[in-house]
Amino acid sequence: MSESRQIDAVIVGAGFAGMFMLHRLRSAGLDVQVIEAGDGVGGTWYWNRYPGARCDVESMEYSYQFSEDLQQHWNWTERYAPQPEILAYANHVADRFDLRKNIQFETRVTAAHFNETENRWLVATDKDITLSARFCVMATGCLSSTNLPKFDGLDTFKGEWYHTGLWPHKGVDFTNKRVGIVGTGSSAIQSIPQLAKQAGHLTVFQRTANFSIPAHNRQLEADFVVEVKADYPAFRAANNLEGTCFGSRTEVNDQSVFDASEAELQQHFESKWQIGGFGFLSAFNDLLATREGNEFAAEFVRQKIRKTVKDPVTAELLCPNQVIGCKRICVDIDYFETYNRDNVALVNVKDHPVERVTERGLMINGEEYAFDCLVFATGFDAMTGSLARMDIRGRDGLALKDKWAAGPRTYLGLGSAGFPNLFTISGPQSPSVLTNMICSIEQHVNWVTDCILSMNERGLTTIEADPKAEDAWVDHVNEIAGETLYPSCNSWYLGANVPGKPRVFMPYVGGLPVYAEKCNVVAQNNYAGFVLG
Ligand code: N01
Repeated sequence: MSESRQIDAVIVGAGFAGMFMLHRLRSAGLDVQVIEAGDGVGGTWYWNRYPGARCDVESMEYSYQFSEDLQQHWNWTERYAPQPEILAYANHVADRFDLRKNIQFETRVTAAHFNETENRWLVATDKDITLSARFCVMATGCLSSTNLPKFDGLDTFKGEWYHTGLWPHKGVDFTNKRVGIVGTGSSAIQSIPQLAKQAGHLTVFQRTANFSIPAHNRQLEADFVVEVKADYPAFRAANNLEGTCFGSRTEVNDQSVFDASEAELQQHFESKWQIGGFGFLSAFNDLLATREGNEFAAEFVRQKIRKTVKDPVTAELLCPNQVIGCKRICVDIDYFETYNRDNVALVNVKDHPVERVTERGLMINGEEYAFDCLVFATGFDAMTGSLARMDIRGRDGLALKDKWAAGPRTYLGLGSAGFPNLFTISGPQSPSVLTNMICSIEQHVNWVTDCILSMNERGLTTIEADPKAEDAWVDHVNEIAGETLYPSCNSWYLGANVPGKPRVFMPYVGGLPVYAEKCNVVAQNNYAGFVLG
């Protein structure tokens, strides 16, 4: 193995978090190296190339705001940007800010060990590259480790199979093929209408029906773009503070669902349905507070499904019975309509799960379903998966995955006690996936940069979460999640989609502005809750 190159900071991942982290630290004069497994930038948008992939946050909002020139220059074409356009944007950012020269592509970090004598992170990769860095920044993404259930016999399948999160870059031609897709989360709900248009026949295997709201996607109106660009910062500020504080435009009707008349219920739900997208749950201000209140919204969506899907048996199977919003709401283009096609069938695998994969297809309840292609839209080992797959060791050789065996433990989602100078961008127990991710990424990257620069100015060597502050933060995150309906169903927010993963609610539900203010106060108070050395 070659000798470790000495640098100031190593950043793992070249998605939106890693790219901006590189830009900020390098602009501040640090010697920085990014390590990226893929052969290009873009993270999520590099890997998730399945048909129909697009962002469920509106395009004018889902972009960096650190550069006015960048946000003025870039032109989105649709209300919800398709994956190729977002990847093109990521590449444009990499070129514009000359980021590639500090990114090592096609290289995977395998281990990061903290050397307590030198106060440095020793980072090993699957190539002949090792690094020694004062700071290690994990920009590994929240949804980047795919979850492929251990289906017996998969290796015997004679057809082709794909996971939506690791889609072949050359694309897949499903023309006239018999295709089976497992899963009905966001990835499946986006890809099913596209697969159905191409395939000879498509069979959807559904374990849990999901709530989905129409995207009403369209070309962006020129007037709207001009209006936003006339004062982009004001648009950003309003998105961050309005509504549910998720860094995204949502006008909340400030009324309890229990105070609404039958006519008002219909009116507000219908109006949000017509607008489309995530904002549906802002029809009233307490839809995630009680099951009774939530049920009004859930039943409204079920009625829409029953009206859309012509076959009543299929329609009923597609009606979800969990709380609406406890799993991330899906945003679709013609998802439910697709079940009216002659070449699409729905199979319920809740009571009779996939038993095994055969040479020809899937065996379920003693019946074999034969396919040319199988698509697994089975999601991700979210939020902690990518961190757990690396051998990360802090003080006394403690492995992060052992420390987190019963669930992640962090202070502010930014760092974990016993792991000095290790930062996690959009880490567990920060708002991350409950917000417009790019807003949360920018907030974390700016905080970490300011922290590192402040340490350098003061000649400090290490920063590390105080175990007491960490315990209090973990309690706080759990307590406020417990006041909502979020933990009430088996979602990836809870790790419940991965067999054996501890059931712990991982994102911070308090909203981005509240959270960012807490981070600012910590910084202003000499990084209170962190131990500086
Ligand atoms: O994954 P999921 P996803 N047998 O975990 C099923 C983001 N995203 O990739 O619900 C049968 O939501 C599983 O069933 P169940 C977005 O944040 C964003 O779709 O566990 N089925 C479920 O139906 C999203 O929330 C965009 O019962 C099995 C599905 O597989 C997140 O990524 C686009 C199974 C997995 O759904 C994850 O979405 C796409 C088994 N053994 C995704 N195991 C944007 O627009 C799992 N399933 C930005």
